[in-house]
Amino acid sequence: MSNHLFDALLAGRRQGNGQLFSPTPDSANRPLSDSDFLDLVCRVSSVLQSHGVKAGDRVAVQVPKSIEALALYLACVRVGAVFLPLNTAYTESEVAYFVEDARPQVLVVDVTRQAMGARLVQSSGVLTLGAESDGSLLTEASAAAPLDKAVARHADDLAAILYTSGTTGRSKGAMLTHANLLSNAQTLCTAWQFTPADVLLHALPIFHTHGLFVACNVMMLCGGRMIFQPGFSTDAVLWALPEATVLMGVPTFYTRLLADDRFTREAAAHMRLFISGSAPLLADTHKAFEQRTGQRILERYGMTETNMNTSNPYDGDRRAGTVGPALPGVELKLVNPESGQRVATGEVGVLQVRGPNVFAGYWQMPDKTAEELLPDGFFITGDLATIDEQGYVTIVGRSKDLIIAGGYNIYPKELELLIDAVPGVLESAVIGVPHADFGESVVAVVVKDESTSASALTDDLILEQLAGTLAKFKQPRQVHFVDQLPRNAMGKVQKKALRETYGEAV
Ligand code: MCA
Ligand code: AMP
Repeated sequence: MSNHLFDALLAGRRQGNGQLFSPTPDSANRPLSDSDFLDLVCRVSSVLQSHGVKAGDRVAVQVPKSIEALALYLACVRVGAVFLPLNTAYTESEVAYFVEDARPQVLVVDVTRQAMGARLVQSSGVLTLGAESDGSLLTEASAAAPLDKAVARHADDLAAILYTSGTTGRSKGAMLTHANLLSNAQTLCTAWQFTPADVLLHALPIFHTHGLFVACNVMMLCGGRMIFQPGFSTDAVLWALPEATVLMGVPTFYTRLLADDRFTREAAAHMRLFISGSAPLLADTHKAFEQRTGQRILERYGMTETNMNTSNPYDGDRRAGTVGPALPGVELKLVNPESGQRVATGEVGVLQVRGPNVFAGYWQMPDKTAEELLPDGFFITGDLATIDEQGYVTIVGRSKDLIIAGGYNIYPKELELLIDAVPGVLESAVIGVPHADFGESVVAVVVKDESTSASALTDDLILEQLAGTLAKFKQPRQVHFVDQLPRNAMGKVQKKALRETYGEAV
C-alpha cells in the first residue's frame, strides 16, 4: 500500500524534474535541490521514528518558518504521523492546552522555547529543530539513515490536526485526512492553472491552512518552485517579485503593497496571478489594485475544516466583493438557520459545504462534530452568504462570533473568559472593529464589578493580565469601560450596537 498524500506530493519531485525552492534574486541564498530536500525529509522521518513516532501519533510543532520546518511536515506525512502545527505567537499556556488535548508523541519547538517544551511534555518528547543544541532534530537527522520507504497510509487516514478556536472559547482540533488535503490541492492546481513553470512568492506563515496546504501542497503537486520568505515584508516582497509568477496572500498583503509607490503596473506586469483569501478583501481594495496594476485579484474562500470551497474563476469574471462559485467537487447549500430550509436565490442564509475537502470531525469532540458536521455530510460553516444565479457566493457576515485580524482568527469568547476572570471585572464583551491594516482589530468593552475594589481597575491592568496568557495578535488594542452592556430582550449582548459605538475608535 502507498502513502496517499506523500506519494502524490513528491512523486514528480523524485523524477528530478524541477526544484521546489527558488534561489533568491541576488543568488545569495542557494536553496536545497529537490534530491537534497527529499534526503532531509527521509532523514527527519528516521529521527521521528527513533523517538517512537508511529502511524497515527501526533507530532506538535511550534517553530519559525523555514525549509527545515516544511521538511518536518513532510516527514510526519511520510511516517504516517498526524502533523499539528502551532502559531509561533502562542504563549506557553496556549501551547499547554494543545499538548494536553492532542497528547503528541513528540513536541518540536524552537531552541528558545526548549525550557517551555520540557515543562509541557516529558523531556524525552521534546525536540528542537535547529542544529544548535542537544535534542536537535537536524543534528540527529545528519547522522540518521534516510527512511527509504514511506509508511503506508490510506486516503481516509489523518494527515494533520489544525486547531481552530471555537465559539465556546475552547479550541477544536480539525482532523484532516490525506484525501482532504490531496483532493483540494489537486482541485486548486487545476482551477488556478499551476504548471511547473510557476514560481510562488511565499510570504505566509506555514502553521495555517493558507500557507501550508493551499500554498505548499499546491506547489509540490504542480512541480513549480517557491521563493520561501520568513514572513511578509513589503520590501522583501517587492525585491523578489521580479522572479515570481504568483503571489498568495491575505488582504493585508495587498493593502500594504498598494500603500507603497514602488508597487507599480510595471512591477506587477509579469505576474500571472494574485490570489487573496482568509479574510474579506474589500471591493475597494480589489478596484484600487486593478487601477494600479491592470490585474484583478482572484479571491477565494475557505476554512480550516474544509480547505478551499469557492474561488473566483481563473478565466472569466473575477467579481470584486465575491468569493466566486463553488470549486469543482464542492457542493454548497444556503440554509435558513431557524427553519433549516434552503433559502431562495439571492437571499441570505448560513452556508453549508460538502465534498472531499470536508474534514473528518473535531479531535475527541464527538458532540461538537455532530453539531457542525451533519449526517448528510454537509458542514455548517457559520458564514452568512448569498449565492446569485451564476453561482457566485458573497460572504455577507458571520453567524459565528469571530474576528479576523490580518488573516488570523480571534474568537471573542476566549478573550471574554480571560477578561471576566480579572479581579474587579463584572463582565465583558469583545468585538472586532474596522482597522485599516489588519481589516479588523480587537476592542474589549468592560463592566466593572463595583462591589469589589474595582476603582483600581484600569485598561493597562487588564492588558497586563492578558499579556502572559494570550498571543499578541489576539490582545485588545483598546479597552472601554461602561456601566452596562447593551442587551436584547433575550438578555443577549448586542455586539452590533457596540460595534456601532466603538467602530470608529481604532
Ligand atoms: C501581527 N500582529 C497582529 C497580526 N499580526 N495583530 C493582529 N492581527 C494580526 N494578524 C501584531 C504584532 O504582534 C505586532 O504587535 C503588531 O501587530 C505589528 O506587527 P507587524 O510587524 O506589522 O505584523 P506583521 O509581522 O507584518 O504581520 C502582519 C501579517 C501577518 C503579515 C498580516 O499577521 C500574517 O502573515 N498574516 C497571515 C495570517 C494567515 O496566514 N492566515 C491564514 C489562516 P506589537 O507591535 O504590539 O508588538 S488559514 C485561513 O484563514 C483559512 C483556511 C483560509 O481561508 O485561508
Ligand atoms: P479559519 O477558521 O482560520 O479557517 O477561517 C475561516 C474563516 O475565514 C471562514 O469561515 C470565513 O469566515 C473567513 N474567510 C476565509 N476566506 C474568506 C474570504 N475570502 N472572504 C471572507 N471571509 C473569509
